[in-house]
Amino acid sequence: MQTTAKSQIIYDTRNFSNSLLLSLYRNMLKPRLIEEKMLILLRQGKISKWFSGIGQEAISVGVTMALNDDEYILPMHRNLGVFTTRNIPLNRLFSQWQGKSNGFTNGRDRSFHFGTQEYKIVGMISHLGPQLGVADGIALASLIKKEKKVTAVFTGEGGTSEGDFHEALNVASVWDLPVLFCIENNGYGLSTPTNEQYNCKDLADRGKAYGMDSFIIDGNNILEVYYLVQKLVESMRKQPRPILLEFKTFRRRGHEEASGTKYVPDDLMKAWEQKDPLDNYKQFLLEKQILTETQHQQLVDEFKSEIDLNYKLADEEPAIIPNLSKELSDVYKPYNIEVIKSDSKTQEIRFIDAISDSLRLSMKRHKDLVIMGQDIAEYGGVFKITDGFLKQFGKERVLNTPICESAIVEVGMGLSIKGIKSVVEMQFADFATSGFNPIVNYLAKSYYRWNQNADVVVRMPCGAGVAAGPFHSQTNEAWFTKTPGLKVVYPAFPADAKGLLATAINDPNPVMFFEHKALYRSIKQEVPIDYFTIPFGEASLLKTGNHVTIITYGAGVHWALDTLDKNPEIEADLIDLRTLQPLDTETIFKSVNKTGKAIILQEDSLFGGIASDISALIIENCFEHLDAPVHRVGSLETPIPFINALEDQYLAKGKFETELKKLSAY
Ligand SMILES: Cc1ncc(C[n+]2csc(CCOP(=O)(O)OP(=O)(O)O)c2C)c(N)n1
Ligand SMILES: [Mg+2]
Repeated sequence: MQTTAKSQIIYDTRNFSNSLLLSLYRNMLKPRLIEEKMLILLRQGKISKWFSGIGQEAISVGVTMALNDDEYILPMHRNLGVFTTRNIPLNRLFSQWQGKSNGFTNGRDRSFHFGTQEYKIVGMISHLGPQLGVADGIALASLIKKEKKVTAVFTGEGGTSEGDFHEALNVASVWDLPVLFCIENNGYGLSTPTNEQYNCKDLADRGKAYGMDSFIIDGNNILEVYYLVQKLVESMRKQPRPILLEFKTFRRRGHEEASGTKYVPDDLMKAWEQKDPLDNYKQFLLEKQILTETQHQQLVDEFKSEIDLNYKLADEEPAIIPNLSKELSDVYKPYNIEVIKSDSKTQEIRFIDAISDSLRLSMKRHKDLVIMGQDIAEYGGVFKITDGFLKQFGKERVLNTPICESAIVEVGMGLSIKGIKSVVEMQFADFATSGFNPIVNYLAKSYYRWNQNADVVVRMPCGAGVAAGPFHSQTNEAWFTKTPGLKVVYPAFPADAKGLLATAINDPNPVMFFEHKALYRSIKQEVPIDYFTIPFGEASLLKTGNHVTIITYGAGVHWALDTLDKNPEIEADLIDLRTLQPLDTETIFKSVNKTGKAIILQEDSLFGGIASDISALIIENCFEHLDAPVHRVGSLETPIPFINALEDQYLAKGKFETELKKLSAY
């Protein structure tokens, strides 16, 4: 560390005590010294990657010190100062970076990609933007719990170009969420300079567009950072609202160490070296005689020995030995399903009523369950499933959302971090694409990464047969059954829908809950009036016969039933899977071993769907019992067309009877 002759930064100590001024210094010095050590270790090949925050410490430290320790912070890859200021033991940080078990992810995720409830830190996922919406969720939970707490979240200026940034700011503003959005504008996003990243003067100006206050701060001036943030968060606790801050600073090293800084002009680098937040502040403290060189040296010695000692602890920690069963069992939070049977009276209801009923009963059972979706409050949802919910449960628990699928899924994650369950209604399953990233990368992977479950159910009104064209008719379950960490439920009958939705909400893991729109008003059944649950992973055997096994789910179940009605000579086991993840392979194998013939019917276009995997599983497990090739029946390899005639041609329904007859005759 160099000491400039005179401080290049103008400091105003206001009424800060000397001890506060010194602790701001200590807290900036520590991450700097850790980084210096990391650069040596990197050169020695002892660590694999390092994202440097040298020159940006005042932001991490100033923000963290201005917040209370019980307020959540969502840092990025250059915010080491957040972790050190929250006093995470250094050996745990070193272990995390080395992928050892004293870290926070059991070797499953690298660098700063972890969270810790103990220190109220929620680390990033690589995709940068999603944590902005997660911060919204944590802040919403604080409002619901009436905690008067602020949540701070960081992004680089590059990350502000992502849709997540816009959605998160918009939602926070519309809902008055106490989120402090901190942009660290350090001049580059990897090699991309700011003029190729955005086309406005200051990113703070974006605040105006979202209807929130915003400020520009010299991110290298620790006293300005601390002063302003502390003032703002105090006011946000009293009057909840989001605020956008743009910290002007500079990335002094490469994006990550190996990539260098060749593309950065020398004079720019030199100018920012002169503005180093630590050197300047030290000079200032020396001039004011608040710090002496001796004291500084003592601090350096103290921190260096703490760093060396803790690095040694981590280095000596044995490497993780892969344990297969532990890896597999950590994908989902363990949950022993509470089977609640109902012997109450039954009532004939439609599929859609069953969903609505189940949701209502769960809202009563889980007093803090929140449901979110477009037009679900006053309007009752486009299918009227939540009609009357607003009146019954209030606007704190029934939230209309802007058209921000990504942010809303992320809000669900944030609520879960605060222990609140949520149900997110996609207006149509097709629109889950707009929230796809947080579903498959955040919700699905969170428990495996750092043991933080995502207690979110995503309701997916799906399916064809309603002449609604390519964007309102898809059944996209295969996109999710592919992703470890998600559970996928797909009922075909009102009673199953009611019981399985109750289980989905009780289950602490993320569940994609598919509801076929064509079944909503066409299928009726006697259903117990009271609350009950149905376990996941148990298919139901709807018909029994010795000649062929039909495996299907959703609307396919009704197509198969119709086909069997028309062809009473075909003696079939008809299996309704009900849940696709977990999949009841036991029931499938048992039946196929008995009949020797299997046909799998799925509504989705054939290639890459779950029928293919079930077919492979049958071949791998029941080969010796098979009397015929396994048949898969799916829809055409085209998008779903609009008009009835084309839709009929597209759908697997039309082909099923012929294929079933062929298989029976084989
Ligand atoms: C969605 C996504 N696209 C691209 C990347 C690759 N990437 C990682 S960090 C980064 C630059 C980020 O720049 P900025 O937000 O300014 O943060 P900084 O690194 O400057 O602190 C890029 C392009 C990524 N991680 N995620
Ligand atoms: Mg940047």
